[in-house]
Amino acid sequence: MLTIYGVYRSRASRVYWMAEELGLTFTSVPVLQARRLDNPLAADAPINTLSPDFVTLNPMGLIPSIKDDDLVMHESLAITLYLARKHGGSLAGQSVAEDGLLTMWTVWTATEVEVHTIKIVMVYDNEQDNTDEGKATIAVAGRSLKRPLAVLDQHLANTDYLVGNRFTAADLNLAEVLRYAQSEQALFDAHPNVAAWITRCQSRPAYIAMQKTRSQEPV
Ligand SMILES: N[C@@H](CCC(=O)N[C@@H](CS)C(=O)NCC(=O)O)C(=O)O
Repeated sequence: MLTIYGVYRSRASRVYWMAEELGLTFTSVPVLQARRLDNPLAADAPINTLSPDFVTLNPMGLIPSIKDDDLVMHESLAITLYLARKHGGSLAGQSVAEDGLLTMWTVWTATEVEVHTIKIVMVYDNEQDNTDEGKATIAVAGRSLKRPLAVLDQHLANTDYLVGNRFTAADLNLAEVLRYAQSEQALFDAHPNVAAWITRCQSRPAYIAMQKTRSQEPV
């Protein structure tokens, strides 16, 4: 029995997308980000990342988390790798070497890409995109993404996907993290292989299904 804690408008989207890819039956507990509430600890507050019951599950107070039978896991990118590994199929590595490459691309996603793309999406979330400060943050993040995007573009020159020339958990993880920068069209215009690859990833029925549910959630 799989339970996913989190809302679609959060990093939990990665886990919901993976669950769709794998056709998993799951229960969703809509834990909201505490920062979106005026008084997250009020008695009538919806369950959120500061709710005592949730903090007992994840002492970091961050979504997503999952409970899969007796296993509790946090960290969205690790959860998607775990679910792909558990339920097999082409989304997981097919050898120790492929497992290594899926891990490599996922760690690269977290350390070299998300640190910059998250800054871009937060500017828009905080409605600062028309302020000087917001524009400066986006410009710095865009410059920091140039090298990772150039490396990725080069990698994708001869293959449609990151590993094994097929869509895997590594593509899902990177695509959901790079989505945060899709407001910056110029970054993708300058890297056409990356642009074509993310379009491929986002054309998948499971991504479209996840986005449909996400768009129905309150902003
Ligand atoms: N590295 C973690 C980061 C999790 C994280 O930062 N989640 C955010 C939502 S996207 C959160 O729970 N924030 C709590 C809050 O804003 O109150 C992961 O990838 O799962």
